[in-house]
Parts: sequence; C-alpha cells; structure tokens
Amino acid sequence: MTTLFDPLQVGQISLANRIVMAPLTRNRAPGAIPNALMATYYAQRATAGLIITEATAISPQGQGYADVPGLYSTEQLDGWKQVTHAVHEAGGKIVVQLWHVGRVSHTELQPHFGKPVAPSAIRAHTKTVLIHDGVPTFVDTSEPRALEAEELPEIVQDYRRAAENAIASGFDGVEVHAANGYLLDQFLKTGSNHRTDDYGGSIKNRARLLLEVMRAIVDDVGGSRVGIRLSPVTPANDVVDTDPQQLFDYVIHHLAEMNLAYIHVIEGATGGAREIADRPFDYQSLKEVYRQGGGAGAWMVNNGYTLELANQALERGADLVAFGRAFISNPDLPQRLRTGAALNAPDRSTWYGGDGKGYTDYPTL
Ligand code: 8OZ
Repeated sequence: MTTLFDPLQVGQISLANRIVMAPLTRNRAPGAIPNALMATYYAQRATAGLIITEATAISPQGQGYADVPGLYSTEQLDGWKQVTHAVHEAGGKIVVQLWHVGRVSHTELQPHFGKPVAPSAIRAHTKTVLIHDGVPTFVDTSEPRALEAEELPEIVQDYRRAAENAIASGFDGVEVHAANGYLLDQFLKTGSNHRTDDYGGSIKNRARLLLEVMRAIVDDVGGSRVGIRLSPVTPANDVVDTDPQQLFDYVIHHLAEMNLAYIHVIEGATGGAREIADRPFDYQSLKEVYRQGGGAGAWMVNNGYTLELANQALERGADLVAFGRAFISNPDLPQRLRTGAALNAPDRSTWYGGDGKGYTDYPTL
C-alpha cells in the first residue's frame, strides 16, 4: 500500500515523499523582495517532498497585499536564488506559486495608485492587508476596473515571463495560482465575470484566459515542471459559479492535454469546511475526467488534512497531500507524521507580517 512516506516522480521533479508544503502567504517580503529570513524559513521545511512557495506576484499589477514577494525584477530574482539555494542545500524541492490577484487589491498597492483590474468592474466583498508603521491591517479591497481585451495578451506574457524567471532563479518548477478568487478564478466564475467578449459568457470563454496562460507557460518551460491550483467551490474572496462541476470538467479536460506535473485541488472552503452544503462538488469525478482525458500528472489534494484523512485520500487514488497550517508551526512535519509525534499549534497572530517570531522559531523534535 502506498503511504505518505513513499517517493514519487512528479513530472521532472523527484519527490522524497508525498507530503507537500502548501502555499502560505506570510507577508515578510518588504519591497516585494525575498530575503534571507525567508530562505531560512523554507530551508527549515525542506523535508517536505515538495515546497510550494507563498503566492508570488507576476507583475506590479498582480500585487494585492503588503509585503508579499514578486518575481519580475532582478532584485527579486536574486532574493529567490537565496531561497532555492538554501532549500536545495537542505535536500528539498521547491516550486513557486505564480499569482495575479486581479480585483483583490488596493489602490495603495497598484502602480500609480490605479484601480485593481478584473474581468468585470465588480467589487469583491473581501479584505486585503496593508502594513502601516509595521502593523498589518485588514482593509476592504478597492473598486476594480474591467480589463480591456487588448490588455490580456500582456498578462499572459507576464505569466510566461515569471515562469522563465522562476527557472532562472533555480526553482524546480512553477504552480499557477488559479484558485481562491484571484484573477484566473475571477475569469472562470459567473459571479465575477460578466464579460460579453471572447473571455466571458460560455464556459469555453471564461476558461480561455486560464488555458492561454497555461499553454504559454507550458510551451516555454515544459509541462513536466508546471502545476496548477484550483478551488472549484471555495467562497474565498467572494467568488461563486452557477455550475462548478461542468466548469471544472471543461477546464480539467483541457489541462489533461498539457502533460502537467500535477493538479492541486482545494476541496471545499479554503482553510475552512471541506464540504459546503449549498456548493456540492464531486472531486473524485473531476479526477476521473482528468485521467480519462489522458492526464497523467500527480493528483494533489489540500484542505484540512489530518494523517488519517490523508491516508484515506491516498487509498482513493490521490498522489500527494498538501498541508498548510501544520507546516507553519511544524518545520519537521514529515518526521512528526511518520513517528506520530504531537504537533505544535500555530499562532494565528503571527501568520501575516512580522519577523522571525512565529516564522522561523517553531521547534523541531
Ligand atoms: C491568505 C492571505 C492572503 C492571501 C490565497 C494567496 O488564499 C492567498 C492568501 C491567503 O490563495
């Protein structure tokens, strides 16, 4: 029987085990530049089979929170090189999560204090984080503007360039963040996409930008080091779709043709309930559509997993399990899971922003 501790080849990345560190926003990159503290934090967690970095802006426009990192300037690439080097020295594997927040932003974080961009000019009822005088504060997101169709090829190019930058910075691959109500998810879903051009309306049109982004990246760096994160029914950042099962069947069917390294699925409400009464979804069926379409990438599951739930998921055919909060407070999580050791509890007050406290000071066994 397969266990979490068995190795797995994921595209061109060899994983020592099936325990993945989920992407976690920590707001510790002032000026959007990755730093030595971050290198320490990630290297401490290098016994994960795979580390997925915190969401990382592909462009200044893609930025939506204070002190989250980017991957578009020389300084940022140099910062990330420290991180990938430290993780590789510690024997780990690391991919970077590529992020455009779309409407989940604030004018204070946008180039020239412009409006955040979105498929349609519909405000998200959600918060973002600004840091004033070192203190993180949650504020409402700003009113967005609808992107012109002519702007979309530039965004596709920003993703492609960020993927190239990732490889140049020593990452083992990239994960496209198409989940949690950010730009690509905003395009996918009916609640946030009211466009009447080729990028709105039908499922085919709403999925167009996502598939263009994926094709551009895969053509450039090769599918064997590309993954994608999806969240079919999450209410995170105020997204909703009238028919998520049909929408994601279409998306996954087209992803199946791309020879991706993995598909990463958030089940239920991100960081919350795994089942949502008024948003049912059949994840097993989604995986079957992927496999029937020829998709051979690893199937990664996430959201509220315990060791017991993880073992059940492996029995049902999942290949990888991503743990988020448990990795914040347990740098040696794989060893703890293997030995049944107790887990440190995460301190929520230090999740977003700050220094090494609640970041690099959690004890190992
Ligand atoms: C928590 C706080 C800020 C951003 C996501 C990137 O939900 C995030 C995020 C999470 O995917």
